[in-house]
Amino acid sequence: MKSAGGAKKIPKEEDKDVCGRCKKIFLPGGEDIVPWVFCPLCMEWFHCTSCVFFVCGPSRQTSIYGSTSQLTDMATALRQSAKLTFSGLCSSFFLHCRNGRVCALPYVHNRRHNSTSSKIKVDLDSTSGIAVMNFQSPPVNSLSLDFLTEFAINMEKLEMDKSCRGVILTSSQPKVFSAGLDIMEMYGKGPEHAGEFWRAVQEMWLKLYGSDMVTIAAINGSSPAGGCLMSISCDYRIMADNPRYSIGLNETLLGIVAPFWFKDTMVNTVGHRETEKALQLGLLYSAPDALKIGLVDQLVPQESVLSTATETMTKWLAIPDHARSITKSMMRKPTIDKLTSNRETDIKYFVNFITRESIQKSLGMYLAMLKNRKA
Ligand code: CO8
Repeated sequence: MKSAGGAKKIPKEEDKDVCGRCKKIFLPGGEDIVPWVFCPLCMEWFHCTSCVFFVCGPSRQTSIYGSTSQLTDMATALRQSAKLTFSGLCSSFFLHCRNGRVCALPYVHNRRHNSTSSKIKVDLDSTSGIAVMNFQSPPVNSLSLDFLTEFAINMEKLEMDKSCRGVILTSSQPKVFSAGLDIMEMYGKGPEHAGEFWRAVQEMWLKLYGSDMVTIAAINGSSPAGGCLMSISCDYRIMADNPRYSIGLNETLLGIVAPFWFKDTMVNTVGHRETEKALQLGLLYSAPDALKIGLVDQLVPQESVLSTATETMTKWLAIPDHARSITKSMMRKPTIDKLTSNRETDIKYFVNFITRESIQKSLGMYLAMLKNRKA
């Protein structure tokens, strides 16, 4: 099965194709092609020597392929390898992964088992098949463009890895799981940035809600707005039993509106009536109240959140993967399809909405309120 963000099939060697970036047409055996390289963010295959590292925009190169020196090494290796035969390249460059898919990023793949990027730390235990994604972006794990990009890449890598069957999301920040979307990415920014940011938000949700793997949110702190969306996009939610922590879609409190797919995910979790109240009033539920309405599945003491998540994951992993993931897809596909068939319209809507003067004013006031609360 394919995840919702669906990787495209690797093209055949004999196909001529168009570079995703420069639109140049390549013929088989041409000098300037490199082996097909999959970009986990665009979900596209590329093979243009000069463009392959820029498919996602220069600002994201480092997040995708690692350090600049790794990029340079990889560029050199790819260029040299372009002279080899395709079958040789297959064995040296492409690693067969979960679901019969192919991973063309060996550097990333090999580092995968214990990868520490700047904002998210991923630990995969290949024996149990459980990966823990630890959010470590101080102060509040807000979902910036960089954070979202890293998240999507990590999800894609784990999805492609045969040995990974379940992912636990948690936070290493005290008191906060995630403060939701980074407001600074939506405040005082131009339409181009807003569009790029929103595409990354969509991508995060598509990867998480549409994942074939078992996903569990170990919510060890507050989880407003986008943080709540991440939590309810998982298969199961375990929250720290602390009345000071809250969770909910509070967008209206910021003067903004939760998009239809935030709303749909909430409806699928707590039902129509509860969502209607929660979204209009921008309700943030305490942990006990969240349990009452089914927004979370279980409350445990703070220190047991991760261990309970791991135990729960083991139970979920006892179910045969294919049967469970087909069932999951059957439940979630209509909701996912609604966004995938309207992605561009949704981005346009967001850009128009967020750049309005009145909305910018509301966001500015909300930011000031956050700062003043501290003072
Ligand atoms: N984005 C950017 N900065 C943030 C955010 C955020 N979401 N949340 C907090 N910060 C900043 C604060 O301003 C503060 O900055 P500074 O240190 O410079 O003063 C710093 O992070 C620490 O914050 P706090 O002191 O408030 O930390 P606490 O531990 O006391 O509280 C909370 C943590 C509970 C998470 C609290 O910070 C909070 O409530 N934050 C706001 C959360 C929120 O309302 N998020 C909504 C984001 S919008 C969203 O996710 C969906 C938008 C959908 C858009 C659709 C449009 C069409």
